[in-house]
Amino acid sequence: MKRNLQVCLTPKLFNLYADKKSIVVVVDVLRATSTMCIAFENGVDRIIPVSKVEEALEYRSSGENFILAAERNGKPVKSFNFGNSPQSYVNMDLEGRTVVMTTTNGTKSINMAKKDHKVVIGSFLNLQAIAEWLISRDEDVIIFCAGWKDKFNLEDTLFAGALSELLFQSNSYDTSCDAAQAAKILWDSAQDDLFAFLKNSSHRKRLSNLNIDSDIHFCLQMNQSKKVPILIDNALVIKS
Ligand code: 3SL
Repeated sequence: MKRNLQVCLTPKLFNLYADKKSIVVVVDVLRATSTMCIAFENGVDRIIPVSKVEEALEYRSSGENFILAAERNGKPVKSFNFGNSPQSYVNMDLEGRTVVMTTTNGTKSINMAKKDHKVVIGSFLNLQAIAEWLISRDEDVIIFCAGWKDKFNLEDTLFAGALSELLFQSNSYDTSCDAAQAAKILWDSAQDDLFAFLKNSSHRKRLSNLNIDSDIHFCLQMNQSKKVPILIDNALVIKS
């Protein structure tokens, strides 16, 4: 029997898709889940995603040498080691380190999904890897777009379309989910030039105002990582 594939376009809709059995792929292309993928690529051992800035700060007083990363409304939060730029993790000596991370939408979505589901992290940077990992398991899948403050966004939906395409090509998945079909149609029309397609997108405009266009280019690269971050005991890790 084929596995079921669904796409949830915003956190506001998640309770309509939650079925307590599917694997949930959380995606926040710009930039949280891309940043997580690249942090692991640069030696990070664990990422603890927390929903609130205050929760992240509690880790500081614990005595352990955590890296604290926080972003709100696209901007780094004062007094944290990192904001949410994937490029800040590149060429850093992060071997074995644990990052405690909170972001506006990405970490919130992870924490929503983890209550009843196995959670893995997707981005264009690990697209092929996550597709192969899912195909190797006989489980239903929900691709959960983190969006922006509970609203739909284009970039996460494009990723949902790209991943859906790879899963359908495997012949192991079926869907009666219109959001999955819409995401695929959007991906078909955008895939030749994602950056141009996102020209008028709300988050590209938001990030452009912060002068971080290079982060957008960075996050739209395909298959730079073969790692699949999976949430185990409240921390994202890479299982071999
Ligand atoms: O909302 C999030 O989780 C972030 O990825 C948003 S931003 O790209 O850092 O602005």
